[in-house]
Amino acid sequence: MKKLILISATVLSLSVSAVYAHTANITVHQANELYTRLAAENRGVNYDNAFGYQCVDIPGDLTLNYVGKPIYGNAIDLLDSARAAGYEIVPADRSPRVGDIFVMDAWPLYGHGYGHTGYIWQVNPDGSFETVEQNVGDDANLYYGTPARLVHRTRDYMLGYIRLAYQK
Ligand SMILES: [Ca+2]
Repeated sequence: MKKLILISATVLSLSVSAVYAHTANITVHQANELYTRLAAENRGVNYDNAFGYQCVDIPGDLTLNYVGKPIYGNAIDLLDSARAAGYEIVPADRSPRVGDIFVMDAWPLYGHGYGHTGYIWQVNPDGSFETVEQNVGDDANLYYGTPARLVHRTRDYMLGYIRLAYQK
């Protein structure tokens, strides 16, 4: 009887972790390579073929082309979209990890309500992090966007993080 209980506990914990079963078909190292190279080569991704290189195209590209469970909307919508699609959401008061997608409030820095998002390729010892982002900077625009760039971020204005699982 005791053994049976142990087994069912194991099955239960397996099914709980399977809630976030959206594992990318690449390693986090490969994801880092993919997106930092875009920035190094002044290129971008445009996963929806709309409005050029917007910030949401990086999370869109990653979740559509490397996980197969795409998330949609403006950046400000991505936490809800990702939660509905079954991704793990990490609240803003916790530390991000390499491979996470950040979602931030765009009002304080950029003066609009669409939010902003990007890919985290490095987390620093002081809690700040290094990102790849599209359509960021003085030439950002909502019509055709701008290519990927490397950006340094702190946790200021962050609304949360979308945590993907990657191949080991
Ligand atoms: Ca686009």
